Amino acid sequence: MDQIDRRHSLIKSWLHEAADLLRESFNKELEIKEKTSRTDLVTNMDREIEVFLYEKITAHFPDERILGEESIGHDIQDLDGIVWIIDPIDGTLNFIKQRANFAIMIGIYEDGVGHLGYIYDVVRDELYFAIRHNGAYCNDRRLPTVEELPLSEGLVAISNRLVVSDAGEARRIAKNSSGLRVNGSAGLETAWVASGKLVAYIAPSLAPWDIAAGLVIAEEVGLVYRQVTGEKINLLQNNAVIVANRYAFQEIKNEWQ
Ligand code: 2AM
Ligand code: CA
Ligand code: CA
Ligand code: CA
Repeated sequence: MDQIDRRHSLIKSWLHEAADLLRESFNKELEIKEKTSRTDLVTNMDREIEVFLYEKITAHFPDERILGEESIGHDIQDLDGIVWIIDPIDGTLNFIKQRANFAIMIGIYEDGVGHLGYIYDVVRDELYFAIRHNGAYCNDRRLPTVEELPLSEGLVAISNRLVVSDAGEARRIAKNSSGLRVNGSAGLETAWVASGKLVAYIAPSLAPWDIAAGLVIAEEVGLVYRQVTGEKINLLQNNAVIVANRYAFQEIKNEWQ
C-alpha cells in the first residue's frame, strides 16, 4: 500500500472532524430507528458520519472501494484491491443511552490484508491505531506486545448477546476469569484487550465492520483474533470471535468443546 503517511494524517483529521459532529449532536435530539430488533438501532448520526467518511474517502481515493455498516458504500463481494471497512458508530446503543463508550472505526485492507486500523474513542479522546509492521498505538503511546496472562488473571469482556444466551460458555469463561465486563462496543473492547485492560473479548456474531480495524491492531500487539473454531476471520461474513493472547485464547477455545 502506498502513501501510508498521507493516509494516516488524512484519516486522523477526518476522525477529529467526525468526532466534532458527534459531540455537537449531544445537544440535539436524535432520530432513532429500529433495524432488525429493539436492541439493533440506527440513528441519523450513524448515517451522517458514514456519509461524511464516504465523501472524504471517495474525494481523495476515487479508485478504492468502501464497505460500511449503514450501506452507503459499495456492494462488496470480494476483498480484491483496496477496501475501506468502516463502522461510523460502534456501540450505537451506548451512544444513544450514555453519550459515551462508542467509537468510530476504520480499517483499510489490500487484497484481504489489513494495513491500517483505527478505533477512535471520541469521549475519552483515545485514538487506538495500527500500521501493519509498524506497531500499534493509543494516541502517542506505543502499545507493547501483550503479556501471555491466563484467563484467571484478567478481566474478560463478553458480548451481551452471548451472556444472555442459554449456552453455558459465557458463564464458565466469566467464572474462570478475574471478572466479567459487558461494555457494548466490540471495537473498544478489542482496543482494551490490545492495551492490556482486558485479557480477552468474546462475541458470537460480529460483522466485518465490527472486526476490521481491531484485527489490524490485534496483529501488531501479538494478539490472536480468530473465530471460536480457531479458523481465520472471514471479512465477507459474520464471525463468532475470540480476541486474546495465545494462552488465554486456548483456554477459552477449550470451553467450546
Ligand atoms: P454497533 O453498535 O455498531 O451495531 C454490542 O455488543 C456490539 O456488537 C457493538 O459493537 C455492536 O455494533 C455489535 N453488533 C453486531 N451486530 C449487532 C446486532 N445485530 N445488534 C446489536 N449490536 C450488534
Ligand atoms: Ca449497528
Ligand atoms: Ca459495530
Ligand atoms: Ca455501527
